[in-house]
Amino acid sequence: MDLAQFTLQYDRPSTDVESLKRAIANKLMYQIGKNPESALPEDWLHAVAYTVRDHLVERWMKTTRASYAQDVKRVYYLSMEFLIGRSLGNAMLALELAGPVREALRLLDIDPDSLPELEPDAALGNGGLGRLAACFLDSMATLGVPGFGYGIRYDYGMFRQQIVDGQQVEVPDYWLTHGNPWEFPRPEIRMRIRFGGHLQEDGGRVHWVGTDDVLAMAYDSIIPGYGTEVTNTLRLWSARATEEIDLSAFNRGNYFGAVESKNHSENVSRVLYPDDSTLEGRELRLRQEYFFVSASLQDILRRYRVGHTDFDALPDKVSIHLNDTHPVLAVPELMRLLVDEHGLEWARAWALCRRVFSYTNHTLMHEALETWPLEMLGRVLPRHLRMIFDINAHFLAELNAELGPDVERMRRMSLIDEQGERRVRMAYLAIVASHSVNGVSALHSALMRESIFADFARAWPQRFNNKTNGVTPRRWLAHANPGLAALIDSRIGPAWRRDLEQLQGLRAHADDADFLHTLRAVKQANKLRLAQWIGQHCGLHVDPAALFDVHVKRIHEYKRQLLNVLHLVSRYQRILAEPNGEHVPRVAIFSGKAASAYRMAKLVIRLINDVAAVINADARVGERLKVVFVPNFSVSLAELIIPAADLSEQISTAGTEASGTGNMKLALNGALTIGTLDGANVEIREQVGEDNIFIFGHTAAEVAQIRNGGYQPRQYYERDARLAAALDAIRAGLFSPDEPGRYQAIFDTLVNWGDHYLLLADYASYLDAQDQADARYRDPLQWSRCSLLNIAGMGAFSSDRTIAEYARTIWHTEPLRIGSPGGL
Ligand code: HBZ
Repeated sequence: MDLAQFTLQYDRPSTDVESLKRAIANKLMYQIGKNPESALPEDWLHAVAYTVRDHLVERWMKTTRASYAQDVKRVYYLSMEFLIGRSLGNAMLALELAGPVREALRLLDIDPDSLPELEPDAALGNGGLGRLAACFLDSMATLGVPGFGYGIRYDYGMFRQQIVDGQQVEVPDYWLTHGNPWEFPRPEIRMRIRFGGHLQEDGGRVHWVGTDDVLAMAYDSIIPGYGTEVTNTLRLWSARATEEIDLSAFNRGNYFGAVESKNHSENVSRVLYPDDSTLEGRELRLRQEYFFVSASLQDILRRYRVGHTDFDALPDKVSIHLNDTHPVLAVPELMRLLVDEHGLEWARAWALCRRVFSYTNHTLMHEALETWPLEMLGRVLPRHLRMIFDINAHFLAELNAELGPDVERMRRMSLIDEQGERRVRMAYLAIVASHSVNGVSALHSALMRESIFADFARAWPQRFNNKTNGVTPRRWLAHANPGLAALIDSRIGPAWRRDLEQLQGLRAHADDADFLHTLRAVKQANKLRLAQWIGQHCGLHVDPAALFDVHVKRIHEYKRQLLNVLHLVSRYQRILAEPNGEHVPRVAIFSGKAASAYRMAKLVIRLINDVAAVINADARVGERLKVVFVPNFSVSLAELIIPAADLSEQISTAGTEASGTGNMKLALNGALTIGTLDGANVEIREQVGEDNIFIFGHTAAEVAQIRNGGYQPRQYYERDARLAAALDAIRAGLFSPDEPGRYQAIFDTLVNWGDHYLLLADYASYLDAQDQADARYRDPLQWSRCSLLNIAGMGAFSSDRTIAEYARTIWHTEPLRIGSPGGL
């Protein structure tokens, strides 16, 4: 194809203030169809978004052209979740347009600060896994890795959390109410997705017939790279009925019946599953998984075939990454497409598959490892179940040939769990089909090899590797914390945005009192901003001079928000017991959502709010302790809270948090970590030095020992008076006087029922670590010095480093060659 013939004459958008002002006015008029008198703030927001988006489009075309011209190997990142958050600020940052756009808005008499706040978050993810995918897209574009994100365009993202009477209430998040100016609908790109039906065989060929079909329609958004013209694409699929309406029903006069089936089939992309750790094994979820991988795989093969007539080069041109097991149906789907639709021999297709796929594991928790009942899989996807059986037979034969027969080992490693209701083990399918399996921190990758995948790691050690997570410094420092970014620029220049290791250069200022004072002033300003927000939105006054102690993440027993609550109750009791003591003022800030069916997590939210209500209302405490639960944690709230944090709570039971990424964002913004030796905390300690982090608690090995030896929590309760006092207060109803027994189950879990997460075993050392944090905070210069050394040590935790490692050792991709901005 001669791409040059498509060269068009068009007006390249200008970046000067006057042109931007005109462009925004034009968008408001011609695209939104409003005049300034009737325009709502949302209309102005959209006018600005379309204006800014225009500046990305040419880069996007140029990238696409270059990737076809260079016939590069592309990376397809398949993920059920992309927790993008807001797009405007990030796009303006990449384009260096924030200043001129602000100016243009001022000239239009629009408050440039209020507009970005109106943009709804694209909350198409639960937590760390989804946000990691978003950081990875940013880094792939920035590094020039030709990458595509593929996922689902959920109509409803993560639910909105309201706190009513201290309790979580879930409200649907219809984020598309005002339309989404960042997406390009592609009605011409529709893939047919088949469900159900049955198999027919003739002459060794399998035919999948009698299916119930849905269409997947593409919506694209542009992922800008920073400091490069490379942009990538996030393609999300939305379900459409194959027929607008059922004509036969319509003709029979049954109008409602006619639209019913349309609604039914379009349900598949309706809502994100708000569950971050257990899977209920619901059929709709299985359909969602297949829906998006089938659409993506069809699209990937279509693109591959633009320049290729056979499949020989597939592994040289296509790398498909599985973000956890959620997209693992891509494996039997690629096999089906190659064998059934393109006529490849089974063994040849399988050999190609194994060179194409790679897989990241994000959890060791048994309940989070996906399995699907054979019955359901066979009913919804009969062709895929057959393919999985074939893969299993091939795999087990291979295993026997390589390692000798061992029935017990075969039972353990089989893709089919034969115990009880027979089920397919999706993680095993991912491993068998992938040339690379990685964990997300050094500790997690080691534990993964030793525990859940031990048999596989023994059989195929070279397949397993670690890729410690990272976060994008563009969103999490440059955008979220402009004050700190400017201060860093003043000392080491601006290049850290693309090369975070340069933060090391800040170490030279560790003993520069002036610099440390300014660092502290920046933090104070961020704390003031958050304090004002809390005042306005939570009706609570908090003192910006107090230590801001931040615990923000999904609410889960393993993350141990309850341990923090025990500490706060003890702190409260100590303040009451020593009214004249020198207590370092603290504001404890919690934020996070609980899975809607997770009763214990919801009870923890209620306890936090109950404890907050009592402490905040107790005049004896005053400013020495405040507790706040910020409702509806989201990417945009994280951007507000994280820059204001002094202390970062990373207190999961060692061996349970695969990596954590909030820990990295908080340290990057100058918070000191109080944490266990879990996930990436281990590596954070190595980078910042043990004097600049508060580590406490049992190690993963010790946790395993305690559990094996039979954990006896009651001993801790009986021996530690502070602990007993805190637990007794909770049990007796001090924080729930209207219903004294409300927290009996929490007490029982921790003390009587052998709590799996060993809270009481870590309580004493946690309190010691908290005391150390207080002591350090008393010396502001010392604190700021530690804060600086945390920031300086975060170079290793850029997602650019992570993506560079994936690109070099897993995907084997070369960066796209394309000019830098301005070089158009
Ligand atoms: O993935 C998280 C890990 O808990 C965290 O330690 C890690 O840093 C992060 C990125 O690697 N895992 C999740 O966030 N998991 C989910 O959100 C999830 C969502 C749907 C599921 C299962 C898990 O069905």
